[in-house]
Amino acid sequence: MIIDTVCRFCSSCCPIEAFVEDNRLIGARRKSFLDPDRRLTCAKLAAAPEIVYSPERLTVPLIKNVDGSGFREAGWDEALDLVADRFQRHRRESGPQSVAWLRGMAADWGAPWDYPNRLMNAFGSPNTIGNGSICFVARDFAHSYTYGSMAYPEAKNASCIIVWGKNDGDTALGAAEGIQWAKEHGATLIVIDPVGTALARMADIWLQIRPGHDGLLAMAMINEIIEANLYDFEFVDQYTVGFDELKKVASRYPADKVAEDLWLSSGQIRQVARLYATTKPAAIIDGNGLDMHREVFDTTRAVAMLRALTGNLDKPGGDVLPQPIPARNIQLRERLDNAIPPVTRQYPLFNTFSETWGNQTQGCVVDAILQETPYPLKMVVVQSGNPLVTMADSNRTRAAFAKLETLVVIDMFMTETARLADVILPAASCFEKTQLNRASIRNNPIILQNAVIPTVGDSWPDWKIVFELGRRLGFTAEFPWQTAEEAIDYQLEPAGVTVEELRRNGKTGLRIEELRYEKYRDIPFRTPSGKVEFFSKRLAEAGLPGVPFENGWGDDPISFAGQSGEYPVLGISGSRDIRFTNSQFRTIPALLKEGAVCLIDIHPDDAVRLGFAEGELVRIETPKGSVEMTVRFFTMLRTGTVRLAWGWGEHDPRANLNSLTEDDKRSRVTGTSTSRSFMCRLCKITN
Ligand SMILES: Nc1nc2c(c(=O)[nH]1)N[C@H]1C(S)=C(S)[C@@H](COP(=O)(O)OP(=O)(O)OC[C@H]3O[C@@H](n4cnc5c(=O)[nH]c(N)nc54)[C@H](O)[C@@H]3O)O[C@H]1N2
Ligand SMILES: Nc1nc2c(c(=O)[nH]1)N[C@H]1C(S)=C(S)[C@@H](COP(=O)(O)OP(=O)(O)OC[C@H]3O[C@@H](n4cnc5c(=O)[nH]c(N)nc54)[C@H](O)[C@@H]3O)O[C@H]1N2
Ligand code: SF4
Ligand SMILES: [Mo]
Repeated sequence: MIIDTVCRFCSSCCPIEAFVEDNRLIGARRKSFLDPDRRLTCAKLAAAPEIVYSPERLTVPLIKNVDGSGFREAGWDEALDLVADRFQRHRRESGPQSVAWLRGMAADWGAPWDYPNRLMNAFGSPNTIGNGSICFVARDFAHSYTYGSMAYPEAKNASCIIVWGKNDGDTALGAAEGIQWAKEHGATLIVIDPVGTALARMADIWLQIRPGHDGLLAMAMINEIIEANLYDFEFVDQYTVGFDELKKVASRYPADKVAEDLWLSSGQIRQVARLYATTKPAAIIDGNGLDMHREVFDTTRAVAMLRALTGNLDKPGGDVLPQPIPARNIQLRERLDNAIPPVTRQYPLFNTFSETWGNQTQGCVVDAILQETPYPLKMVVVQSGNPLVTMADSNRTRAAFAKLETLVVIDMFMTETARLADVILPAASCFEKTQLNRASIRNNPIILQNAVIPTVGDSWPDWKIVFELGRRLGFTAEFPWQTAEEAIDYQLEPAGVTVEELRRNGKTGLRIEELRYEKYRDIPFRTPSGKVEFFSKRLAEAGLPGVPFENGWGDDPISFAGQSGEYPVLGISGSRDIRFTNSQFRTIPALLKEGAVCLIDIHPDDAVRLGFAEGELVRIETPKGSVEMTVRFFTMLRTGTVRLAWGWGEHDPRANLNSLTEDDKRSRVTGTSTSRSFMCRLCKITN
């Protein structure tokens, strides 16, 4: 049997066909506009049966032994009663705000993000917190403050594509297929990346930019486009505010002045700016290479402005604005007592820019536990995340989680974080549960993530865990639903769509509104002025730059830049291997076959200078800690920079990249840590 669903093994949310026999998953295939033999294949999806039926799966609830010596198996009733009891106890002793719910990226940010928000808001705690300050939510905030919502590039139909800090060939296969298609049909491809990725190598122009400095490049491109009169006069005149202010600020960042800081030539900057402004339509694919930096907000705001300046916004083959479906907001935020601030209180604009994202600065959880400000957190529920490996400054994160009175983890596998838990609740995989996918809540068409097999062991879908816990906390009216379908039908009622209809339209998804471009011609942008905001009055009123970088560029945004004498090498967190997602899947033998070591990519010239051989295990140190990784020679890197493979900390704690990163200096606007790039030193390991 073939069943349509969505893969959630990574955030790409590929629509797929699942092959099921006798209620068992036997394989799966990505859907795509390309013929099956031309589609990119995903190693994780190919290993889906091995992942789903892995002997490492958690299949029963686990409760920590009283003496802390490990876990014992428990039934769901006992485990959930214990969790509910802890919720009540901490509320009694320290107030509802002493309990937080921390979400990773895995279980999706669509409806499943709404459920814990609903639970926590009903309970009275404002602390439902995602990890979006280092993923793409800070970028979403920048898009939203510029033109009302996050645009998505329609690269397949573009004549010019800028891939800016994104590596779709390894991280988002549907997008990579679109780029490849456009290139085959004559599009010009520009890649801005400090690393020579496969995409960079196939590009017409590769700007090997200095890490963390993309904001300067965007401002220089804006300046060049304005100076050369290559912007879209009609669009700028009719649909934007603040052009004069932008022009003035950008004029302080001419290509000649910033080129050296960017490790580029002014000619390269001019060429890319002109090519982008004069080749229509053009799309910019911005990615996580821009996200995990302190300047993420102004950087991605400046990039967003390039789209509007050149009139590529909401055009076919440009960057299209979504058509969100009218779903019910079920989060119950109105139940919260506004007198109790969330622990993310220093980031009020980020907390509220969207109706549903809520709090996304996860570092504040660690602060509140360790510093007990604005009040102590006593209990955290971690759902679909592995913060001990994935949050900046792992040693500090570990100290915080160890200090908690109660830690509950909801996960499919045992993790570094789960090992510290008091209670572990086993979650069902994406193939075992029906839910609304993030991409489809934010946009048409709606594609259902469908349960295609029964749950494995006694694992439960996340929705069921949250609903049952809610009922145990007394919220029977808030969680009346016995099935995922009932809850989704309720949420989609304003759209007039049911799960049954979604299933009937499984092949293509259900479009409830025709795809439309240039919507701004009759619907104002969702900004206070109703226009694209090159200057933002709300930011200026909040004491932040109204135009990106209007107060100058500031300090070097790379972590430990001030200590570069002792730490002379620039480390870049990256490569994301197609076989894995963040810290996940490194217990799956089929995925480890092609190598189970964490690699550091070093330019051979640097390796010779440092006396490293290929395959040698070396130590990498920063003021925060050290890791050990195996040397691979890689010429597509500037000397003096190295690239460290991401996500191996679960496989081997000695390879935990976030032992090197810091969370001391954050973005003022989004609280984003610099998890991406840092100064470090490399040492021989001598026994
Ligand atoms: N296989 C796999 N797929 C994944 C994931 C995974 O871990 N593995 N994770 C998922 C998640 S959570 C996310 S957020 C996405 C992320 O996916 P992407 O957005 O593609 O992000 P990355 O691959 O982390 O980085 C993209 C590129 O940015 C470059 N880069 C690094 N620093 C800079 C910089 O300062 N400036 C510029 N211009 N570029 C820079 C890197 O060299 C890299 O080539 O992928 C998702 N998909
Ligand atoms: N230095 C550095 N730090 C980074 C990054 C980096 O590139 N470099 N990337 C950052 C980014 S973009 C992100 S998004 C974060 C990711 O941070 P996390 O979300 O913490 O990372 P994952 O390793 O994906 O953890 C997901 C966990 O959820 C579990 N899981 C999978 N599916 C389900 C499910 O359906 N239900 C439940 N309950 N659990 C499930 C998995 O087993 C896994 O343990 O890391 C960030 N940290
Ligand atoms: S890229 Fe692979 S793992 Fe990610 S959603 Fe698509 S098929 Fe699944
Ligand atoms: Mo992410």
